[in-house]
Amino acid sequence: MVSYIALKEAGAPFEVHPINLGKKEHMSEKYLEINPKHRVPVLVIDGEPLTENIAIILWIDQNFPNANLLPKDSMQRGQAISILAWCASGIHPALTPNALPQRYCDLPNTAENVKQCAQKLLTEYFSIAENMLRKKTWFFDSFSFADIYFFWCFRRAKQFDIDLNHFINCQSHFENMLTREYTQELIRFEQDILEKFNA
Ligand SMILES: N[C@@H](CCC(=O)N[C@@H](CS)C(=O)NCC(=O)O)C(=O)O
Repeated sequence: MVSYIALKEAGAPFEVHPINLGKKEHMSEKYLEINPKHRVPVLVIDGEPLTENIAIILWIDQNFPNANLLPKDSMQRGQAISILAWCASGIHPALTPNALPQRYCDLPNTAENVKQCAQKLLTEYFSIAENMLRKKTWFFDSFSFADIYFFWCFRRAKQFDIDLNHFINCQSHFENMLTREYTQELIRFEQDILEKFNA
């Protein structure tokens, strides 16, 4: 979803091949040849797979610079990549245990505790983001890739049983993202795909 919005916002032409994680399509031989780490997303460029959201985003930035989706000032650019890295290495790994607690501890009756530990981390991270987003529409002066990745993180957290109501700046950032054409397009696309997957 991060790559989808990023490619759309950059004006890059691309085709989507949805992978049904519920049916373990990411573990198929064919998919493992493309990404042995069995994760989505993968961007296949001229037949060559590129994995990891941040690598994909930096590739998009280099190839579609006029989209201005990373600040040009070197310090601001560094700060934007810092947010992307935090989404990928901090927030995202604290989301996954909510969906797959047994991946982190497979002892009996530990799932709830694994989720609680992850939720404690998420609460800390969203408090930090809450300060970053105070009185701001976007993380930086203009819309950037950082907004896209953070939006995905916050949206994913909303799908779990976590109390996020007091993160009002994160919530208004989320609503700002929902006003964007390609975010709305992504959500419609996701609904279509889920209907097909569940048919
Ligand atoms: N570090 C990777 C993380 C990607 C990731 O964790 N994707 C999840 C879906 S949100 C996935 O493919 N999960 C399948 C699995 O864990 O086996 C990135 O930034 O691209």
